[in-house]
Amino acid sequence: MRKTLLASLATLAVVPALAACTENASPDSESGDARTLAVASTKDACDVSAKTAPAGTISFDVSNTGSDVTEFYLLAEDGLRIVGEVENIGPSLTKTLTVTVPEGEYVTACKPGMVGEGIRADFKVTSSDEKVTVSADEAELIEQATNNYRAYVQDQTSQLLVKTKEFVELYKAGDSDDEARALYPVAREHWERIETVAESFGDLDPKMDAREADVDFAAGEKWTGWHAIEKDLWPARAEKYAAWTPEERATYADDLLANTVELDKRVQATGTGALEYPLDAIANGSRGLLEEVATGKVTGEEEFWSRTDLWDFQANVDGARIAFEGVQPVLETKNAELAEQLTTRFTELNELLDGHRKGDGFVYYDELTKDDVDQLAAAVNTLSEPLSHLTAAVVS
Ligand SMILES: [Cu+2]
Repeated sequence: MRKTLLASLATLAVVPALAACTENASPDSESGDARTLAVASTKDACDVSAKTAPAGTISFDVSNTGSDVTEFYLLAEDGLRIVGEVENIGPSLTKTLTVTVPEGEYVTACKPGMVGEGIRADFKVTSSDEKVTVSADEAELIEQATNNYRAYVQDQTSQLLVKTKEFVELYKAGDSDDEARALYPVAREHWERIETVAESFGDLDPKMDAREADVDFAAGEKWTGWHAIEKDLWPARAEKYAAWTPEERATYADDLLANTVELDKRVQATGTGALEYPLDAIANGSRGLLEEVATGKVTGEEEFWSRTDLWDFQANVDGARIAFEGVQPVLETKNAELAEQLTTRFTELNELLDGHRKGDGFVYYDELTKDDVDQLAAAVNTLSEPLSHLTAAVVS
């Protein structure tokens, strides 16, 4: 956590639905066109009529035959960046997502009940003669960037909530600490990916993500949240640490969950309570997330007890990259050279991180050599420099 506020993200505004790229499905959409696909979203399935489509403008007619409101997403290959989405598809309704998609690997997802990571499947877009370069005007690109970023943040808090529930159950159980320790950095990824937005809630961030060193105990401040529980689960580096009683565990766990519910509620709010994501805030968020890496993760300060800093590191970098990619179509029309430079440097930093992967996760921070840390810090700096020009370039 850091105690800065991303003021423009906290601005409240009425936000229109994803009008630009959705429309009501026409009843005769089964035209045999390879770019028109049918999606059947049920309680426990997400059947897409084909696993591939030729590059170009693709339509997904999403029918909800389940009993919960559903959503449909087309995600980039990383499963994080949202290419397009339709929300609020009520039972027995059909809505269409129309998106212009270049050749590549993608992921489709239905989210019945609108929670969690959804029912996902791989999807491939093959090469075609169709022109897929962005031709939309700037206003449309900006609206799309805003809508996709909002959907991405909502997707992350919704997954954070599901995993936090699971985590606090394991932690409260008292006999599942190994499982709780394994889930800890995985659940936190969803927080770290959107950390600049989470921090914009100045009341929630200190309660949820404060490190012990940031707490003013002398002034009567209480230490709660992820890192307090982290210390209880990994007391090895603590001196004379008295483990919490089951009652204390329950208190801290319930508090973390209640704050996560509140965070998710604010992020999912619509109408007058909806968060606004102007282009400059998205671009500044990208830079802010990389600063988080430089100040807390590369130094091994964030996860002092668990040593799981590299999970946070990767999640912050993911978040920075998604925000950059969100504004990339606008940037390409204004400074294609900067767009290319940023793409390259994100790739280089990710390759370096890949070198420290172990199993589904990463090595612990104390397994890194001084050389490893220096290399990572250098790659972060190399990316920071061009990233500091992003906001000015996109709003110019
Ligand atoms: Cu943090």
